[in-house]
Amino acid sequence: MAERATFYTIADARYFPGLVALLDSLRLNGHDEELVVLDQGLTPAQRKRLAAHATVVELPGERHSHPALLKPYPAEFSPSGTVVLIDSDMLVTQPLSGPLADAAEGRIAVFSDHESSASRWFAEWEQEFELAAPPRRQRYVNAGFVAFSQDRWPDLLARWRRACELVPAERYGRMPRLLPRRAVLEGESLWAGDQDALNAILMSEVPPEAISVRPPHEQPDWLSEVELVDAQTLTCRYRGGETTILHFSLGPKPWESGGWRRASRNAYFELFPRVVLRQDAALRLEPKELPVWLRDDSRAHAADRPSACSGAAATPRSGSRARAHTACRLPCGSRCSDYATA
Ligand SMILES: [Mn+2]
Repeated sequence: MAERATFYTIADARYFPGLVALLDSLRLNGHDEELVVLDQGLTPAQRKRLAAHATVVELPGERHSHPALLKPYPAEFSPSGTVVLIDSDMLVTQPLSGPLADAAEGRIAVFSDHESSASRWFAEWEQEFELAAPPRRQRYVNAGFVAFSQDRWPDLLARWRRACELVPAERYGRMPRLLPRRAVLEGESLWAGDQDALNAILMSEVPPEAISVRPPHEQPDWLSEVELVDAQTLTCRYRGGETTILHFSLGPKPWESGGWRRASRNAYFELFPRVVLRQDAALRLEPKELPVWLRDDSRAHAADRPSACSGAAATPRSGSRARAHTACRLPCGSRCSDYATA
């Protein structure tokens, strides 16, 4: 019999809509396992709404630590069974039976990172992450989803966390938002922080046969190429197979005030309102909680005319994200929230 799985994610007030979409998409796919949310600054109202659906935890004294150090946080909560780390910018579109079966067989289930960074690899990682052996060249994977058996890999989270701690804060995330191929493959070896740490470990201290890189159609590189087959069941297809997860990586996220810039007809945008607004959603959002381009009725309009909204977009303020909350009013009369991303 398969082990009990526990899902672990991270969110702050800004990520709440994405977190709700993740939660609802898990439940709609029959995943009633515990969802643990590391609270990085949710509001009291958001915590209250989550209470019946998720276990909200905090890391005392680490509120100000760098996000790069947080991904392996379940290490601090004595996990057991199957551990599933999952990003709150993900929509689950079919039951995760494949990755969970990998985990039950003792393998570490992951998805490839975007095809443009598939060969990211640095010899320097051996020293930088104090690896037990030089890193092999193998597929560079995404750290947004990792599933494994804690019994089989009892030290993985702690090892990953130790590797993350070796990333100097000033070298993490020091890359432009749009990444030229050269920069990804030859630039800063630590810009991807926790993800580089995970890959370095998987390339050296874990045997290759223990890693299950899921088929590329399960987590599409190009969301605009995804075909939404059935919004009711969340079924999507990509390059000949059914998708498992739609991952809206990088920023701004669709629910953020700058999200219209990336609003286009893609399956994540299509599914998002249909997941969080539906009557049988585990945790339902109100339409007014979504920016106009994510509402079912007006999304197409907003996506077609982004310039209509740009003039009114709030200017990000400096300072912490928590303090940078700004209400803005779009010309179409709807409200959205803006958080500085500086
Ligand atoms: Mn992500």
